[in-house]
Amino acid sequence: MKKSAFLIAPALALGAVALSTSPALAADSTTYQANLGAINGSHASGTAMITLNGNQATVTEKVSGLAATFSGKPYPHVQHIHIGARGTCPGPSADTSGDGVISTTEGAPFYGGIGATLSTSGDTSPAAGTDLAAAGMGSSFTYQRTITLDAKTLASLQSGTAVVVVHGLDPATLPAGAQKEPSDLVPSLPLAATSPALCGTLTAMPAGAPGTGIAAPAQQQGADLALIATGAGLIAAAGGVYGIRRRLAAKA
Ligand SMILES: [Cu+2]
Repeated sequence: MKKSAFLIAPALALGAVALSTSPALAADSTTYQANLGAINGSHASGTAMITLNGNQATVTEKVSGLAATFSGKPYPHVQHIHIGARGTCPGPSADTSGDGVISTTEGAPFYGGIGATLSTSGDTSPAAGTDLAAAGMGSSFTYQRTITLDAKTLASLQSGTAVVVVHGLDPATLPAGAQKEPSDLVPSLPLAATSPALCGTLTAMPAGAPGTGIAAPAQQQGADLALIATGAGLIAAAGGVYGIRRRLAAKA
């Protein structure tokens, strides 16, 4: 009986979390959200939201904690919607070269290739992917732009495999050997300049009835698992205390 009470409490808590994150939405658009997490020890963070009407995607993004300057100027952070792979962000095992840095290419099996460039002006196609002049600038910035998605990017977004990636690391944070490596994308630039710093999967926020909950992003699922594990720990601890009390009671 006591064990079932412990199992029910975390489940209720998780339900409350799911409910509280379901927004009210207009019927004719779909909203996607991503929590942007640090890659390559960037210590950066951010959020991205896309409101989709047909193939028109209004992107609203806020990032902070990125590398601030490069050669005395605001650091250009190229950023994209990556598509067509697993729709996940790479972990340390993605560093197949073993240089201590997950390059853009090494991360591709997870987040895929460039579907759209989140440029500040002009071209938003993959061709603009390394245009530093149209990149996000500096350690913190807010980005908002309505862009047209091509069919592949639209399909990837709708199937849950679109991933926002913000590039550009402070070279000083790379292992010494990797600081001397050229970029895998633009060999005239250092590896740090184009390697991923932030990553997050765009997840649809359903416009359904309250209680339908949401598909939690991977990081949230991790937190949920931690909660469940904590619950299991409490159960084990409670069982242990109960057992000790019984043994003491038997001695008395
Ligand atoms: Cu990218």
